[in-house]
Amino acid sequence: MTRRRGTGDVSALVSRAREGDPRAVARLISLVEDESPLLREVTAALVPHTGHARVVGITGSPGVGKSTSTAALVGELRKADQRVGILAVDPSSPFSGGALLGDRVRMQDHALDRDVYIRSMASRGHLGGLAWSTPQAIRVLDAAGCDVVLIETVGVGQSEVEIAGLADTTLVLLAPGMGDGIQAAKAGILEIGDVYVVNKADRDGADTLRRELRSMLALAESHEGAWRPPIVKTVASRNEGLDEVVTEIERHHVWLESSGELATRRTRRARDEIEAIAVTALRDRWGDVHGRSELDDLAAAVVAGESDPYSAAETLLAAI
Ligand SMILES: Nc1nc2c(ncn2[C@@H]2O[C@H](COP(=O)(O)OP(=O)(O)OP(=O)(O)O)[C@@H](O)[C@H]2O)c(=O)[nH]1
Ligand SMILES: [Mg+2]
Repeated sequence: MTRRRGTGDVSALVSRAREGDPRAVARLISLVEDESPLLREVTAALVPHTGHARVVGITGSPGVGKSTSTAALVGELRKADQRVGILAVDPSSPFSGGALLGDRVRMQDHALDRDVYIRSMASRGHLGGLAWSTPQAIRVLDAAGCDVVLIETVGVGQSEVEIAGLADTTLVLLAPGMGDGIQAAKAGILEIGDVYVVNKADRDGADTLRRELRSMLALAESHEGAWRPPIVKTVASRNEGLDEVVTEIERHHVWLESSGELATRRTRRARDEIEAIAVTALRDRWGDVHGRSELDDLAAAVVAGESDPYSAAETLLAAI
């Protein structure tokens, strides 16, 4: 009975979200974020309506201008009449909201636009991080008809690579005077960018940084037909250069489609997701086994020399 009612609620919610009802979108993302028991149903209802949105990740050191650039990018995309979803993800916080207040204020220009969805998410659920909840939230926005979903990370973290794993196109932001030349190489950022943005180009050192970056990128292995990441200079705080960023995102998307890389990336993403779900399920079952006396019995048998740990582990695995 309960289950049937749940199903009705979920499909009604998904229909409303697809019609662009912002409250339905918000509700669905909350279900995802809270790891609701309906999560599975929600995901199943969404999947047939996904695949349209271009997912763009935005990464870079704290203070480099990610939020400012995101807001400016939304402006550019709206000029082209694109429907935009923004996920601001805080990988370090179990709470959504608070830390992102400043960013919300910055997004005020777009707050009343029905074709812009803004959502901040915490990602330290017990299921473990970005890898779990963000793909579901992307699905919600995709099914709601977003043409572009921007994912921005907040603050510090090792989330850069994770974000790159979720996005079709990854923007890596750098800025002069932040020691980014060296930092970039350290963080492995040179491997993940599809488009590099030298922001704060109004400051000294932007051209030097761009040159450094260009020569470092030139060292990367490349082959015929490979994508060569462009470097765009911007002054996000003055909305300068973001049109070119949008052009490069577009160009990258065309390349993704023509090269087959889009399908490759999306398949890899689905594989990672399936694996994460399966591993989580295994861990849950493992927890059940762990609590049972079977493990104690096996341990006692090993201590008594009646079994060896490999055989015992096999017995245990067979039980889950
Ligand atoms: N001079 C200059 N300042 C900028 C530019 N873009 C952003 N800023 C400023 O840099 C500061 C940090 O910008 P944010 O957009 O908050 O940077 P962020 O990367 O989102 O920072 P975190 O979320 O803390 O990681 C703000 O004071 C911005 O106004 C720019 O192009 N030039
Ligand atoms: Mg920010």
